[in-house]
Amino acid sequence: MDLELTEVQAMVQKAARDFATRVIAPKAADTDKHERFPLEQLKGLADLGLMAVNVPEEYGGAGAGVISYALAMQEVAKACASTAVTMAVTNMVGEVIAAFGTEEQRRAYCPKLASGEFKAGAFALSEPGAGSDPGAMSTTARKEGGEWIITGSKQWITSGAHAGVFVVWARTGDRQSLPGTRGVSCFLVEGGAKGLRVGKPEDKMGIRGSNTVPLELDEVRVPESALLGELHGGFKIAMMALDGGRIGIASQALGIARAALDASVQYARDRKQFGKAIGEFQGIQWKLADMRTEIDAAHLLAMRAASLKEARKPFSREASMAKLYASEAANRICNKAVQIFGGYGYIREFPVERYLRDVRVTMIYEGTSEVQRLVIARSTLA
Ligand code: COS
Repeated sequence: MDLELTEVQAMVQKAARDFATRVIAPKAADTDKHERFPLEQLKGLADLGLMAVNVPEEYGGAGAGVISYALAMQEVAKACASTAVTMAVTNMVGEVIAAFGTEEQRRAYCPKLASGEFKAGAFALSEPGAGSDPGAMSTTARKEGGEWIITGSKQWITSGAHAGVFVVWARTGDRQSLPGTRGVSCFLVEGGAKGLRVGKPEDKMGIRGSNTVPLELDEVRVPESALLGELHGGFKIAMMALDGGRIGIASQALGIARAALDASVQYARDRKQFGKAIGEFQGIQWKLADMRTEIDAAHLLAMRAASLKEARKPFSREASMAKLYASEAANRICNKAVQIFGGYGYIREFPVERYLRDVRVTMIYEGTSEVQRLVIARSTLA
């Protein structure tokens, strides 16, 4: 793995950093406080090509690769985790359509996701009774004439109230002959489709500027051509998409952790107790040293997973390792940041309490830490 960035990667990183610092970061506290969906920020990201970083140029994407995507995600998350998760899911949707879609599907959706014509894309896999175990889903799709009719409930759908297109998983086989993960297919459903009802946004602990909603699909009719990939082949598409998504969430966690470290370093220099800057005390220095070391370790894991994916080599275990370590390290780091700030870390005047609330979910979504350990252990014992 080459640790030097290519010209394109450095350029994407710089563009993301400049935009995140100039436009996204100043709005982040407000985005959180007022649970404001970051429309303007997302449009700006689309204009820079950052809503479809790893989607080929012929379908409107930046075609800049997985490492570029991971670097951009870190920069955006450092500024605002809510904006970052919306960007992450939209990138994932664009990639999954580019990878598994027909030519017609790619041309219909990827350019709209990339350009911001669609404010976002959404990934509708989880259900109230099927989170870590998506094979237990009960949403069904039955064929009638030339159409699929989809019925069921989905849960925790990021950007569900704003998405132009949803990737929806549904059971297409009967449970007897095609049990569990085998009888699941994947469909593209357009925002505003008849019978698609978006529920009340969740009142979340963190990433409050992102939109998380339940969905009801009440006999939603889509044409035959809305099937993504092969009939009954949807579970593998979900798993492959999530493998890539986990690199995105590792990068999001890393971005939040970097923000927490920067704020802590600044505070350690400025804050005086017992007649000197608190950064002169070993108790603070060791925290900062551990924070920096864990960030570098997580970064290297994320970059390895990204470079394997970019080289089209197997990367599932490495993505899980990166997501597991980065999310857990970032939680430790944000917790330390609050400790360094003391009482000031616990109030909204300073950003570190937001970092701690925002980072918590990185150990939960796109596969809990427990699921990542399961994936890593299975591949280790195989
Ligand atoms: N890439 C490609 N195929 C994969 C795969 C991957 N990463 N992981 C599993 N598969 C395939 C398997 O090879 C298997 O194929 P066959 O039926 O041909 O043998 C099939 O998918 C089923 O796999 P498996 O038996 O491992 O499925 P499980 O039900 O045991 O599930 C876990 C495995 C728990 C790892 C999976 O359900 C998972 O990732 N859960 C978490 C889901 C998640 O992240 N949800 C968050 C949603 S987004 S917020």
